[in-house]
Amino acid sequence: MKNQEIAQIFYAIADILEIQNVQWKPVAYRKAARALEALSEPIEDIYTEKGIKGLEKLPAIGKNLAEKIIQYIETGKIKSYEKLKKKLPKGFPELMEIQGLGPKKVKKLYKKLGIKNIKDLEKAAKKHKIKELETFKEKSEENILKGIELHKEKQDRMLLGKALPQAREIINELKTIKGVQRIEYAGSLRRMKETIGDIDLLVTTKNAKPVMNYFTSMDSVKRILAKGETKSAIILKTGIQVDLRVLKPDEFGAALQYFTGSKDHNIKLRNIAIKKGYKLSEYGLFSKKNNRKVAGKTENEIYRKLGMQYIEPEMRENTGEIEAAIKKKLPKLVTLKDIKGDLHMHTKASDGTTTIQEIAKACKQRNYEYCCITEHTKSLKIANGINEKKLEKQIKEIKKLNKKINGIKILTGIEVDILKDGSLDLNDKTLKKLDIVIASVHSNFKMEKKEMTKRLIKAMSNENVDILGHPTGRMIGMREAYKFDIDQIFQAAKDTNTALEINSQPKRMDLNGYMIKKAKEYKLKFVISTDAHNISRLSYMELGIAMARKGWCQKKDILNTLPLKKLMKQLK
Ligand code: DGT
Ligand code: CA
Ligand code: CA
Ligand code: ZN
Repeated sequence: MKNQEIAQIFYAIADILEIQNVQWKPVAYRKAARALEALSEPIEDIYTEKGIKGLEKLPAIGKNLAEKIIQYIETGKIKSYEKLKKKLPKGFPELMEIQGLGPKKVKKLYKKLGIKNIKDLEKAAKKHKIKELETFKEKSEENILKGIELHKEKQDRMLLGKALPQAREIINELKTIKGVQRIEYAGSLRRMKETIGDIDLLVTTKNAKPVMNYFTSMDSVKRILAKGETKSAIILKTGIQVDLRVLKPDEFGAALQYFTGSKDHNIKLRNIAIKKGYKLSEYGLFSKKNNRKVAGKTENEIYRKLGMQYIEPEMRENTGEIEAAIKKKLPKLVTLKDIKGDLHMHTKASDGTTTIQEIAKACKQRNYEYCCITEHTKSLKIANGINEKKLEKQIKEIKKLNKKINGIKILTGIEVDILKDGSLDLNDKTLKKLDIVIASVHSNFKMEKKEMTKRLIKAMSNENVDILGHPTGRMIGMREAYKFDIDQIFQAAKDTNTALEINSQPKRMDLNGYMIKKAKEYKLKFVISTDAHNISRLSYMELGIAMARKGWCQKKDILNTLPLKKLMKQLK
């Protein structure tokens, strides 16, 4: 699927055009990029089946962009992009990935200080040359250095939400090769970590050669790092590395266990094996006495032989799961099937791209019992936030729709902004009319810890607030969590009966597994939501589920596993 590759190019074109002061076009390219990212069908299939007309029918894509897409599908390149790239220093795209540095600022830094790449930028910030430029604020240098730090951490790692579909697609392709028996992804991807260093694939087959040939010559391959009989490695055009290993069927379980990791989990497991008179490796579990293999075909039999319960991959981070498995006390984790509804989504009324009816129908197709429409509110101008009047209108519209649509209940709701002082962006009279109120922070992120703690507690204390939205506010690789006293916030959530959101947006994953596990100590309840702005993003639910599983959540911990009546009773 070339959707992501083309989206990345469109974003890059938009940035370059913006540097060149071109009007309008950057907006159009970004819109198209977002539409491509949201598309679930491979763009090249649409082109093969329906030609250029099919492409032009897609949202945000006109004739001009359709032609560029065709160029890419047919030649692997877009000519105008190749030309544009040459006009700018090579380090520019990377510079623009630093939080707070858009095309305009990058241009200014280049013109005034000759900054061409991240290295130059770091030097200039450390020498305090940047604060001398106008339009850069007092704290700019500090923020730039922090941004560089975050960027370094993220570098070479990809968001789970981006890596997962790519892994699945390669698996689907490889499955069609004759002789391939089992194929599975392992590593951090199988553990569903928020970011992925590389994708690890495992295959069993009688004939490795055609598999390796196919794998290294796929359309999506940018570079081959290694090609062998048992292991190959490539880099995809999207930038991520993929390792592929070919195994014998009777060692598949052992290899899957080993390459799923984590490393810390494996080390502890191996030590337990030694104490029990075994040797554990990627080839199997062996008796030390006579070197005979006692397990290896499945993961399950390995864990069993070591005297423990099977441990779900998401839990394998060496945070107590092995001890719990020995005591046979592992929780039964929540699954995607348990989810009965999605409680956070935006429509055209604020910054989403679908209508209420469309997104409700899509929720029904996912077999949900209910869904809740939650727009942004007025102070969030960039997201076209709505005021009391518009919301009251929407409430009426939803009431009407509920009479028309069967098989799903649309709840009325809002994602109300938490203002600087902890008060809410809409009045209580209107909030009271809603089924569900999510309160979220979208501004003034850089407050002192004490102040932010007070702000969040005040918001949760409002009797209308049911859920604290994306509680830490972090954006992976871009923005750190805001500072607050975690214990005080969790205690306040308990005291005010406020549920915490597990936001499934790939960039957010907020709360993450670690925080969820901590919040559970306070016996808090959670809501897993997609925060979808279009229909295809309703599928992010699986990412939120992954975070909940990493946080050891059971069905009973998650409110949107409840049938509607019980859900409404549990909320404030
Ligand atoms: P990543 O790729 O950085 O997101 O993280 P992983 O966990 O996928 O790490 P990766 O790809 O380097 O290796 C895959 C798995 O292989 C890892 O989770 C555990 C296993 N593994 C790798 N190196 C070692 C090692 O030195 N000792 C042990 N016990 N296991 C290892
Ligand atoms: Ca990996
Ligand atoms: Ca690897
Ligand atoms: Zn939000």
